[in-house]
Amino acid sequence: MIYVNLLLEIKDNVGIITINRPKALNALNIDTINELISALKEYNADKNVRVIVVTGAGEKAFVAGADITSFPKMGRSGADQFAHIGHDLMRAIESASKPVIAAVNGFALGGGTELALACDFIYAADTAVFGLPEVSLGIFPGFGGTQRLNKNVGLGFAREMIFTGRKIPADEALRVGLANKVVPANELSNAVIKCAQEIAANSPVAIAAVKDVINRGATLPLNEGLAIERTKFAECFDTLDMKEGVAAFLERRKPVWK
Ligand code: CO8
Repeated sequence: MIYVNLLLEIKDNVGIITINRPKALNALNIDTINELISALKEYNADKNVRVIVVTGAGEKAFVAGADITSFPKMGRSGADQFAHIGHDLMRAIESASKPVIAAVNGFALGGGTELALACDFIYAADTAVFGLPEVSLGIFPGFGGTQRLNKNVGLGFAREMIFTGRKIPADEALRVGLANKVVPANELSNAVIKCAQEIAANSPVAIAAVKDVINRGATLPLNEGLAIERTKFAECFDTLDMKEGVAAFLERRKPVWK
């Protein structure tokens, strides 16, 4: 695919996807969403990529939401289709076998916060601003925010954020558990790459398995989640990565993942 709205770069086993529509503060139109789905599939299939990072171009915005300029002509069935494709994108992130980190470098509003929430976790610049302001437009979060936000911040805070549409600065996002880490804006890229490389040093097979277990278990009763954990855990013992990881430990050397 030719990417018009994204910049793609692979750096030391980390696939970086930069949403590049700075004039619209990286707002998500349908083309950009389709490109994101395609880029995620590409990186997910690429053996050189062990971790995927999603970020926004420029210093001002991660993603300022869905592209509002497309709303006036959308109508009910268009909105349904747009929400559908947004959900496809978020599911592509969650079902990727590699961890996806959101590097939130500025405004992450509406669909921007929802995109970040679909990622495995969020690192943010101290200049980042989160929020779900959709109710000020007469709509509400339609890219999964109504379902995913409460998993990070609890139902009470999620309701308050969605009902008020209030913007949340980075330090508050950190305090409420929306972001894992906040760093000065000029250190965000290094901090994310450092974390991605910590992950990339571990068994890709184990990481893929545990991401799947965590995501599937998140919506299941504890006993069912534990059953999935037990099955997948036992499966690890049939993998070359397990044999290599344990052998490397016993031989006091670094593992070489095949
Ligand atoms: N869509 C399209 N263009 C945008 C968007 C957006 N979401 N956000 C900003 N822009 C554009 C502006 O129109 C402006 O363009 P231009 O220079 O051509 O006039 C440019 O980006 C710069 O923006 P501002 O001049 O507004 O910059 P400010 O620094 O004054 O303000 C803000 C920055 C606070 C980020 C402000 O732009 C803003 O409030 N943007 C909208 C934020 C928002 O409401 N986001 C939620 C959108 S709705 C959504 O995401 C729903 C998701 C679910 C969809 C479900 C399917 C239907």
